[in-house]
Amino acid sequence: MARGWTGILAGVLALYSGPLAAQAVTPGAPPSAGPVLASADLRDGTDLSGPWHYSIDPFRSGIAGFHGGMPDAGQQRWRDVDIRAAMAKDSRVLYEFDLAHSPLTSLPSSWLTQAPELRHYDGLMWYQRTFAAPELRKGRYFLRFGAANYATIVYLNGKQVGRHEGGFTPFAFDVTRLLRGGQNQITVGVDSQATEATVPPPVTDWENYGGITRPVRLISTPDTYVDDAWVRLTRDGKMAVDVHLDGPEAANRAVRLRIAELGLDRAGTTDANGNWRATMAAPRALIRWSPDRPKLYEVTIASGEDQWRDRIGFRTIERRGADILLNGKPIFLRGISMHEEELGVDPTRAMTPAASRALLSEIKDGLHGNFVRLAHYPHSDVTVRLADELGLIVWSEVPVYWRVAWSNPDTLNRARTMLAENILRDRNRASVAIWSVANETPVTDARNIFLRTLVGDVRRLDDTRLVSAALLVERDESADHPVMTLADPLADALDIMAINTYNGWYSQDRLADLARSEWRVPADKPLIFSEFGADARAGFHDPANKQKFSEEYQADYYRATLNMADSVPTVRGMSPWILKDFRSPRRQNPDFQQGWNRKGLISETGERKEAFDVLSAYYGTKAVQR
Ligand code: GCB
Repeated sequence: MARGWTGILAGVLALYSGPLAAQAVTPGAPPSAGPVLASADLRDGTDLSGPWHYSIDPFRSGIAGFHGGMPDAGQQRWRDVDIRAAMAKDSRVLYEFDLAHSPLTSLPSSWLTQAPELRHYDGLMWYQRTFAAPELRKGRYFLRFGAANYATIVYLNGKQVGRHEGGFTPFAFDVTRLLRGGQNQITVGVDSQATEATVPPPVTDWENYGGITRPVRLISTPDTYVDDAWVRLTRDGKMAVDVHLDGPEAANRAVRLRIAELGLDRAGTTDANGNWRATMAAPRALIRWSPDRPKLYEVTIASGEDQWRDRIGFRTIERRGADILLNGKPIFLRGISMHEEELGVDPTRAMTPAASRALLSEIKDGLHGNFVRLAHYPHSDVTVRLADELGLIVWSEVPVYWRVAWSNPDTLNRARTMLAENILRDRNRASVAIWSVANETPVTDARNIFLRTLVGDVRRLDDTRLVSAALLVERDESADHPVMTLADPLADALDIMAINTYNGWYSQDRLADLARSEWRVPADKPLIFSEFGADARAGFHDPANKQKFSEEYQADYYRATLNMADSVPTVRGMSPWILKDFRSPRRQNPDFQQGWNRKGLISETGERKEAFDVLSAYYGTKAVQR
C-alpha cells in the first residue's frame, strides 16, 4: 500500500470533526486536543475491557472504496445492523464482514499475540462489542481510550464519533447524544501502520504492538465538569492551581480546591472562558515528595455537581549550573531505561498494575535506583502513577525517534499533539521531572526548527519541569583515544544534556580504552548518559574469551562505562539501556537474539544477568554518598 490510511488522513482532515480537525497549523500555539479529562482514570466509569470481536481489513476496505471515496454499504464495518438477518431477508443484500460473528479477543492487548497468523500483521484491524447504558441518563458521557496504536476511528451505534492519531496517549470523545439506553454498539478501527509521515516513523528498534493497548472506558460527568486541573508547586515554592471547566455553565462558576490532610481550602470563580488560576503559600505542614519519601496527597476540586480528584505529590525540580536540584538539593539520577513491555515470553503491551510493579520494583529495590527513563514514547498512566507511589523520578518522552519527516507540517502537528496530550495527562505527577522531545535525531536545519517548536510547546504547557532530548555526538576519528563532542545547536534550548553512548559495543573500542574517553560537553549544564548498553543472552557464559553476547562481556562493559562516566565532571545521572530484554524484529542473530534486543539487565522472564549486580552495587554506593 503506497499510502497508508494515516497518509490519507492528512487529505481528509477538513472532512471530519474529531480532535485532529482542530489541529490546523497555528504557529505559536500548540495544537489543541479534544476533551482533556485530566485524571480520567480516577473518575467513575464503565470499563469496556474484556471480550471484543475482531476482524482484519488489510486493504482498508472499511475506510475507502477501491476507487477512493466512501466504502460500499457492504464494507462499512460500523453498520448497526444484524448482518445475518439482513442477508437472509433480502437476497440483494451483501455484506463482506460480520463483526458480531467474528472471533473474540480480550482487550486491552495488542493483536500480535492473539493468534499466530497475526504475529506480523501490520495494518487496519476492526474491533466491536456491545455494552449496556442506563435508560435514565443525565449529564455527559465520554468514551475514553488510554491508548490505541496507531490511528483510530471510532463509531457508536453506526455513527462516527471521532478519530485520533498517535499510539501512546489518551483521547476521549463526547458521546452524550449518540449513547442510547440499553444496548449500544461500539466499533473501532485501529491502523498500526507507520508511514514516512508518522511519529514514530516506520524504522525503529522495538515491536510495533498494534491494537487497543490500554483500557477503554465510558465515563460520565455532570453537564459542566472539571476537564483539566493542574495543582503543583511553582519553582519559588508556592502552591498553584489551574482549573478549566467545560460545559454550559463553565463561566463565572464557583470552584473549590481542597487538600484535607493539609487543611488547605481555597475558593475561587472561573472567568468567562471557564478558567480559574490561583497561587497561594504552600501549607507549612507540606511534606515534599522525593524518592526517599514519596508522599502523595488527596486533592479535590469541587465545582457544582462535579468533584474532581487526584493523588498528587509536591516537589520542585530545577537546574542550577551543572546541578539538578530536587526540592533545592542536588540529586544524582540513578536510573535505567525501559520499554513498555511486560515480563514474559509473549508480551502484548498490557500494563496491569502488577506487570508495572514487577518492573519498577526491580529498579527501586533491585538496582537501588531513583530514576527511570520511560522510552521511547509515553507509557501507561498505570506506570507513571506507580512511579509516583514508589518514588521514582521519571523521564517522559515522545516518539520523535531517529528520522521523522522534519519538513512535513502534518508530522510536526502530530508530534505537537502527542507532546501536549502527554503533558496534559501527566503534569500532576510529581515523579515526572523531565520532558524529552526526541531521541538520536541527526542535526539538520529542518530538524532544529521542528525540535525547537516542541521545546517551546513544553515551556508553554509546563514551566515547572526540565526539558531534554537524547542527542548525538560527533566523534573525532583522528584522535588516539575516544573524543566525543556535543556540537548540537539544540543544546542551548535544553536544560539537561543527554547522550546515548555505545562505545565498546557498536564501536571498535576495547573496553580498556573507555577510561581515556574525553567528552566535550557544555560545562554549565548537567549531563545524563541517557543510554549505554551491551547485549547478553541470559545464561550464556564465556569467562575465558568474554565474547559479545556473553554475560561476562556485558558485565565488563558496565564496569568500564561506569568507570568512564565517573570521570566526566558534569554527569548528574544515567539511564543505561535497558532494564529488560525487549522484542525487536530487527534483532535476528539466531544464537543470541531470536527477535529480541538483549541489552536487558534482566531477561524477558526476569532472570538477572551479571551486569545487573554491577549496576546495583554502583547505585548502592552512590545512594549512600549523597
Ligand atoms: C539506541 C536507541 C535505542 C536502541 C538502542 C540499541 O541508541 O535509542 O532505541 O534500542 O540504541 O540497542 O541499539
